[in-house]
Amino acid sequence: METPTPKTDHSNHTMNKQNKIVEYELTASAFAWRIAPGKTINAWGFNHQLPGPTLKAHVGDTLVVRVKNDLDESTVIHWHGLRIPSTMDGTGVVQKPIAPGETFEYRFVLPDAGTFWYHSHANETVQLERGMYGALIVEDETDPVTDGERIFMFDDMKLASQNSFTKPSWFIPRIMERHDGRQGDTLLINGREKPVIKIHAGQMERWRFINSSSARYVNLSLGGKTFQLIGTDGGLLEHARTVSKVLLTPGERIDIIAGPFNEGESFPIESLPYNRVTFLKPKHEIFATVDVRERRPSKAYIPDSLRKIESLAPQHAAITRKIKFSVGPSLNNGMNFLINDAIHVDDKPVKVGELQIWEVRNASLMDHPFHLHGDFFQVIEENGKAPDFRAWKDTYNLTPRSTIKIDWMPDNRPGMWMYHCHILEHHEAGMMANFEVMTENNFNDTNARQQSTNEMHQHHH
Ligand SMILES: [Cu+2]
Repeated sequence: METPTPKTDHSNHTMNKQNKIVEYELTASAFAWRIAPGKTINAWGFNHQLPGPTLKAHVGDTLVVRVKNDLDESTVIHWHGLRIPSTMDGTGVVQKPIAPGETFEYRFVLPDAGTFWYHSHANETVQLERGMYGALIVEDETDPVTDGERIFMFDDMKLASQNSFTKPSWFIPRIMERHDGRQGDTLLINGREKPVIKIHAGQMERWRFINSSSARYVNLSLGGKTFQLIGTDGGLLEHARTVSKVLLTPGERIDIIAGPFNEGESFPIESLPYNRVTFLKPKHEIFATVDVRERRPSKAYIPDSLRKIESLAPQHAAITRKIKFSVGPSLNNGMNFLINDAIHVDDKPVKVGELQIWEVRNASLMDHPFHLHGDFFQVIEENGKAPDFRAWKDTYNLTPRSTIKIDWMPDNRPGMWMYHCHILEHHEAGMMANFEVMTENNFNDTNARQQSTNEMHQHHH
């Protein structure tokens, strides 16, 4: 993946820690993209690259991204995982979509270090599927020292003959795609089919994984080798955890330390079978091969303590909101994907500074990755049990018939936000809700208005 140099850099290079303005130009367009020798697709994406350019900045910097739309349809860019003002969140509720030929400037301060990504939030089931995404890396001085860093964006595409994208035209395939999410057999890592990755023996690298597919779950394994999990959606964990596999649902990110490996070794970056309970058969899939070359000395240093993650809520704190994910019948589409028994929901507002404790229940018989915009949460309970370790998350898998309890604190960024299932076809089919973060004054005014409306209704009945 190419990383272009930022266009302008207003930094004072003699002062390392001074915050900079980092600017990028992204142009969305259709272009031919070669995913493998002799295999070219008609992609949609940014700057004729798939994934789009990796945007890189330092925590505290101001990121300015001018997005020009050279597509034939409108688009809008969501900054997945960033705690930025609501007006910059890049959804249809906070922004007029960027029409063909128009340019929009996104501008915001980067408050957190970590592995994030940007992607289309308009006609997502088509635009994201075709490649409208890229990585956004925010660095910090406190990051562990490694021998190198790589970004791996997982994707899959459902291609017909001549490698074209098609929409299912028959009723049954259409229902299936709505039910399962669009999952294809063309597996991509950084826009390529089955690339070979070269790493030196003896070295420890930071690998950042992003699942940018529409619906595919990646049950990540490195040929069964152990690796150290050091970060999740919202940045570093408190301590590295030695694991041999991690489930990465659409939208989720993890950071790991890979290596040291031995010279001559070869192993796959693969997904072990995972049953997310759809019509699709769980399969073992290989995304890439890693070849270990000659040994090089290591300068890596992974401290015992990566950072501190404070818990937000006291134990057994009372639930402030209950959210139900479920599936129900639909006359026109076979089935609807529901939040609290409705589609495309307007949920109640939350107040700035008021701790949120949400119970999110999956009443359906399939998995759904729950995604909250604009803030990180901590999972404090899953099916009544506290998790093994604290982590900041913005996307979390809900297994069938499971209940999680999450907490998060709305800070002073009032405006419209949303939560939804990150299987794009489920989101489109209604499994989403908008809600407002309100300042205390607005919140009280709205509640007073609501109360008087309720009283009026009571008088009428
Ligand atoms: Cu879903």
